[in-house]
Amino acid sequence: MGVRVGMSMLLWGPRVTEEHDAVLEEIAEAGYDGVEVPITGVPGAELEALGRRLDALGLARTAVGFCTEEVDPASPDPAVRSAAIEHLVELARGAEALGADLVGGPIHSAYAHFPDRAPGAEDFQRAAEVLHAAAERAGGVTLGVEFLNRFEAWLLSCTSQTVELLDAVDHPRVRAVFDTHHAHIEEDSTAEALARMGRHLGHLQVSENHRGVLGAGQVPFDAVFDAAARLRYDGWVVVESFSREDPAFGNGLRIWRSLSPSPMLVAREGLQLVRAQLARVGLLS
Ligand SMILES: [Mn+2]
Repeated sequence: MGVRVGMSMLLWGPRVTEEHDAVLEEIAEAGYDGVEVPITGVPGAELEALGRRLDALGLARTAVGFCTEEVDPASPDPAVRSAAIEHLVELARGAEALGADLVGGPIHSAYAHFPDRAPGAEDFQRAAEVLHAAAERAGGVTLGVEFLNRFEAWLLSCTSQTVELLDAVDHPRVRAVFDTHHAHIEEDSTAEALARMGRHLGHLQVSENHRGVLGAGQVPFDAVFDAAARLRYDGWVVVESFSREDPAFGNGLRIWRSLSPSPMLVAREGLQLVRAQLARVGLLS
């Protein structure tokens, strides 16, 4: 298939509606292969309708979702873990409705929920069992497990933990999502951490340390794309950035200042950087 380049719609807020149709059109015209769509809590019919609008624009798509305390795969409470399995299956159904074959994100544990202790072997085991059970019912949809930085995730905040979890899950449709923003905070080396994801790598999100314009910050994109090429990566490369376009969403993600004059500028400059990098390392299809 070859690498495809996507733009995360999270830059415009937590939900894609008809108000974003003009933005989607601009993204397609800019030359993106597809978009990444937040689907947590969005009804299937709405996702199907969005899928049809994306079809008309020639945009492929991936999905992004998350877990909360009520549906926490790492919870010690068996009832919560059962609910987590149902939630993950629902995310897979949502991805299917949208026409996506991957839903990624912090689906290993509750987003920004921090028990006052370090995670242990039993927490990883619980999350692994939930992810495996959900993947068995996820149809053709791949579940993408994304480690986040320590301020946003408790269970998983680096490549080593992600590899440990995915080894325990041991399911072909549970893969790793690697986001350069989180790795830049947590790892000794962002590129080496990407390389160590190895066969588990299923999805790549490129994002700056400050979440703004790619190439303007501290993420070492030359080394990152060299590592992706050595892995012969052939999945999606999704440009991820955040803004205060939706003020409540910006508050939740602690985006307190403008990172770019406009979201479309971030999208255009991101595509330019990613394409140049893919061409440089020979990954452009
Ligand atoms: Mn991400």
